[in-house]
Amino acid sequence: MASNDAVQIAKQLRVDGGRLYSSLLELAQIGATPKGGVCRLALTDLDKQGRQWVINKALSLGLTIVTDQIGNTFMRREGKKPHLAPIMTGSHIDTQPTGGKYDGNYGVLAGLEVIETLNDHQIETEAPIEVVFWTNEEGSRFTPVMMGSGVFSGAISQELAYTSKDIDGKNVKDELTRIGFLGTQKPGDHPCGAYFEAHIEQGPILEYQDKVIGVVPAVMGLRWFDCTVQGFEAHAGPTPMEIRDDALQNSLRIMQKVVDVANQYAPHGRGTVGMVQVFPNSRNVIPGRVQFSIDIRHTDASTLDQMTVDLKECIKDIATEKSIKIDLKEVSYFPPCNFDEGCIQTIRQAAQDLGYSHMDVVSGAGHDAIYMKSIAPTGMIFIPCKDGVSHNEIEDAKADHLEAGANVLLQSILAYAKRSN
Ligand code: HGY
Ligand code: MN
Ligand code: MN
Repeated sequence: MASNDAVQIAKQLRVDGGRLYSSLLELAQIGATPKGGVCRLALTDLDKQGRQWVINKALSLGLTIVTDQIGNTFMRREGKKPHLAPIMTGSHIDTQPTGGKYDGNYGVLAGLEVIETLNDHQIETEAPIEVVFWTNEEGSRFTPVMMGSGVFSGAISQELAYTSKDIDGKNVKDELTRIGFLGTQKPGDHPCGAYFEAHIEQGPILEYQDKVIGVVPAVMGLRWFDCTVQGFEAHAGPTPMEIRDDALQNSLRIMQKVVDVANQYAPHGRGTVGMVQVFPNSRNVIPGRVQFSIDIRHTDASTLDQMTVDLKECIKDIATEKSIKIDLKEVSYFPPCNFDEGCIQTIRQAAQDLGYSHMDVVSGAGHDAIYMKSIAPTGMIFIPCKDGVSHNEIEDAKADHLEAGANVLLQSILAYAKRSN
């Protein structure tokens, strides 16, 4: 057990913000887009390159590496008491097609910066510390969203994940094998003493309130659907309007309902249609089939369920009125979740001790921490992002905010891993 002086010294520790910032910019080169963003879709060659870059950095810090059967990768700094469950931190390095430099990547590199700071000062901890990157958090190429952490926690079946296909028909298991990240460890067969995740807020609240740190008490619940509306292809010219079976026109009514239910349950309702495929997608053919995504969210579980009921009723009415086939397949779901009070208080205290302005912020975005919360005491640390913008190539964050979040992460991890020398 460390002396009181040693504990006080640990409290004075600070990360190297410049080093963290440079590492983020370096990783962002892998999949860099012309507008300054990152396109590194899950299980692509770019994801493989990003994974290898992070692992090489971890190896240079003396960490050991374990990858599980869904590609989650754990980078471990040994503790004085190796039998203790590791204190974990991390996030994801897969991005949206027009993603930014910080979504996910920040949580992984802030974790490695914490490790490097402990190494610099020869600080030993009682419990091991692990930094993890989870597979396919974004759910953009493969559903369900937060796949790796979902399989790790048992919320998503490994078989369902393995057979999930992208738009070209490639499946997760084959792609994991192809990039060399089909590991051996059984997902979840891996102890965790506590989990902290640092992330940009991806919304406008912290910046608007001029706060540096967001203490995250809870995350919105989410439901994703794939909706397929059948119609009948016909010529756009000779076919009179009144006899058309136009799959796109009927889809538009459902898409409008997605937005209407979000507004009906304001201010915490959310409704988005982000992906649309029109078949045959020809300007002079009446669409015969339309497939689109539905993303609805709310902070309250029963309200999220009511939004789902309202949406399904609307779909049923249109199918009856038009005598058409409409398929609705649920592809992701997690209820609103509250994080661990002990972790929340630790993060709040760390922000306070470090002199950072802070406030509670409920997360509208999903994170791997949602699934980790069912495994171990879990907390999240937010920092502002410019204009609250994310899932956009212009996503940006200030170097001193990135540093502040990493300092809060350092102190939060030390509070749980306990200094031993
Ligand atoms: O969709 C989400 O909330 C997360 O960015 N995957
Ligand atoms: Mn993220
Ligand atoms: Mn994201």
